[in-house]
Amino acid sequence: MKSNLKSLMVLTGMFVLPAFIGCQSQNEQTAAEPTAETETAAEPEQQQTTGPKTDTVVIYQMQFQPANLTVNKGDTVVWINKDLVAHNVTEDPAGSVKSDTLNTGDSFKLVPDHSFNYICSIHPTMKAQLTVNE
Ligand SMILES: [Cu+2]
Repeated sequence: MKSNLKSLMVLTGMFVLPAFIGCQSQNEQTAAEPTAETETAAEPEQQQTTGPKTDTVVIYQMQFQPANLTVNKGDTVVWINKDLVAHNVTEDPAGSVKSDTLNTGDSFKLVPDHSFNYICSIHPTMKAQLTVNE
């Protein structure tokens, strides 16, 4: 009786397990396809967005990256300091744009209404340019 039960379990296992694996791999294939389609579909959607967007300037290794950024009017620009030392964003020659001191990890957000050149007034050799398309 005991051995019968054991062989039944083994038989069941042999039958169920391959069926389960077969079913699972089928599920994975079925699941993978829509995911890939969703990702592909999401990209053009983002590119087609015509509303205001957010551009990022990373401050790193004593540089504004990118040093030349062009945005559309209404867009938001965020400067993020990922450098080891403090920086700022200062319109040059002096104008309306002047951030607080940005320590590592700090950011400065602006919806620029005009094009301007800017520097880090702590390190005036750091120069960059922001162009706003009307
Ligand atoms: Cu600086």
